[in-house]
Amino acid sequence: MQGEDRIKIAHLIEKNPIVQKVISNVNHELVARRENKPSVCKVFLNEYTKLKDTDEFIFEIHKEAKKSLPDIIWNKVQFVEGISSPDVHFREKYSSPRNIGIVFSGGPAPGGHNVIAGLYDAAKKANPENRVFGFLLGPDGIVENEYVELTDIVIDKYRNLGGFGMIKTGRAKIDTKEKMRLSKETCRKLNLDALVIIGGDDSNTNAAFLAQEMYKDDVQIIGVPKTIDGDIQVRDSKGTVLCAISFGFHTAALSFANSISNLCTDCSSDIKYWHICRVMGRVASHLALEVALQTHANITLIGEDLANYTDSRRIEKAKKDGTPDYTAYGMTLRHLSRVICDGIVRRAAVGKNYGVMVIPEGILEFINEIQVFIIKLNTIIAQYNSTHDTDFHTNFPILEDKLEYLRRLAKASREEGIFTIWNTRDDDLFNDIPAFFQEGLLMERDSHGNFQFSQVETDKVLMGLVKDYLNILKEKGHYKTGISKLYYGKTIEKGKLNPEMLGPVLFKNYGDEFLIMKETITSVKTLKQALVRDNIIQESDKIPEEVEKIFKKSIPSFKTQVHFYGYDGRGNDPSGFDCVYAYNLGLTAFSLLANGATGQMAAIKNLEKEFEKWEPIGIPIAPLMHIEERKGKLDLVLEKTIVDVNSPCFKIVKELREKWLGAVAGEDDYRRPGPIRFVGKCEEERPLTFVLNEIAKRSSG
Ligand code: FBP
Repeated sequence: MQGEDRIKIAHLIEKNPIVQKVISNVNHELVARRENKPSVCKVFLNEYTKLKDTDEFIFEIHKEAKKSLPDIIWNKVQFVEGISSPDVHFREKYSSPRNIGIVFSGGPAPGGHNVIAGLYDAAKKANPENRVFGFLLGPDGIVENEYVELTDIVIDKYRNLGGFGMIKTGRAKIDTKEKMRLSKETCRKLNLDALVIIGGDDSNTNAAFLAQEMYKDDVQIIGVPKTIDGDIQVRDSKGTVLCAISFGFHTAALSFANSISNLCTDCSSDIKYWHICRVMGRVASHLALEVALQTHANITLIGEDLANYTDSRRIEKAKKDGTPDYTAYGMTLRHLSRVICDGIVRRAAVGKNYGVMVIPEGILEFINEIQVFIIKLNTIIAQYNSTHDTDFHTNFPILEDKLEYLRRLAKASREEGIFTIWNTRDDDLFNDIPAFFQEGLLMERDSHGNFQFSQVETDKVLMGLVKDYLNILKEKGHYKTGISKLYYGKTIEKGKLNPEMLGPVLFKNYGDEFLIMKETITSVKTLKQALVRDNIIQESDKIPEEVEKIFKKSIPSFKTQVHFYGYDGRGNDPSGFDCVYAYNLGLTAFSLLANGATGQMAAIKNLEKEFEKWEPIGIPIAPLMHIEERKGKLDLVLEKTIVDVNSPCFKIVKELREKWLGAVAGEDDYRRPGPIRFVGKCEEERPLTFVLNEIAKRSSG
């Protein structure tokens, strides 16, 4: 841009109010969000709240948890109750000036800012002298004493907004004595009374250990259930739901569902693609299940369902042979690819060479052979790291080096008779998988020892197998595009041929609405052979143009577009549900700490019911812990909740699978959830998975 032109543009930008409004980063939606005041649960309308311990809910406590967390293991579930006219002593205690720290831990989840806003508002209401410090960049901020003091200006800027931008987040774990010492020092320096940790299963595990460690220092630790994965759900040992879902799940699921439903619209308009949608959810398939309900995509895989699979044919055979066949339990990658192909082939048979498939990113965790690799490699890497000065990934930076190390392990087990977890069979199987997938499986684990599924192109692994098998089916003549009988008739008549005479020669189901070419007709050559054999043409004749056209139309093509839904949904501004839920979690966290609780997780009971029935509670974290393999050793961690294949909601999805596959003539059953709503009523205002489970519970009495 040259001189005068540039000046004119600069003038427009600086002086023209309409231009300024258009290019401003503060738009109407942003202002409306910031100004919106989330509804608060009835108890919070009181000036003060107290806690009521209850013995109503019982947990099965792991003996390791008893040993490691003795001071918080007997905590009880606590109801937050309103109290309007407390005595002076209570009032003084409740309102005594406090320094409170707050930190985000793990991946972002929509609603996080509202947890902070809720805590901040409650703290300032209790005593304007209360101070809230936000630790920067996750738990590292505690260890390194990096923080900002939160003020009205900061809080107001982020109300009802997505992301964790206010103080950022990180995945560090406070897992060494030194980090613990530094964290305590930070608490001491800031004179902290309480620390609120907003995080997932691993971060709440961290919260429990910190609570134990700081118990005698009188620093209270409160956890808040966050993760889009939806795998922090709490039930007591009788199955009573105490926390139906973590905040952030609803928004992320709706955001994915909105985009995926747009793909349903696209693929049924320009009917040429299968859209393959990998959706986040490190292990559990809750997000995929919710997306299935929201969109009715043609195929949705649910990891937990695959793990549950049993091959009845193999079991029967094993029974007859009198030897157990362990391979009959759980699904293999190959088998899964066959199941997917079946759906693709059946849709093609009714002319639908398109569709939408949803694959949860953690699906590999539920495939036997891959799970074995993950566990073995976790152990190998952990063992290597514990016996060497530099770590596995630094010593073996490229794939070939890592493979060479595995080869050496296999050789040692073969030739030297040394027991290693990696034998020749493992090595052979591992060498059969594509390099990008090997690389994925060998990738560095996160700080909590979790396998990083988001980094593995699961869809690519599966689609590679699917494409190979579809080619085999095509060669065998089992995979064909169905031709509409109407179209066939019109086309053949245009060539002055008799469709009724030709039909039985070409198709195996002449008379049906969609015609499938005979399996023996797989090429122009075999087409001609069929026509000659039935005396439609002579050997020396050319195949009539219209017949060849029909033949070409019967050859299917499987064209894919691959999408990954994860970070986008995680960064979405929160839905109305998550705004209100997260804000009330913040208020609950304050009630817990103002009443002296520690080692508790703020939660809202009855989340699956209408808002008026929501009940803020504190759930003891320690009793929720169990033992899990992490970095090759057994660790005490908060138990993740995976999809319950016996839940009404999963059963409903299973029942409707065939309908949503849409392998019949006519329109698909796609559903459009629409974009995320911030205010107003709609069917999608809370997770549909909840709604269905709740209705089923009510209707069964
Ligand atoms: P949290 O459990 O920490 O909330 O994170 C969940 C998640 O979004 C998963 O769905 C995903 O697998 C993972 O984080 C991605 O991690 P990263 O942000 O490190 O790529």
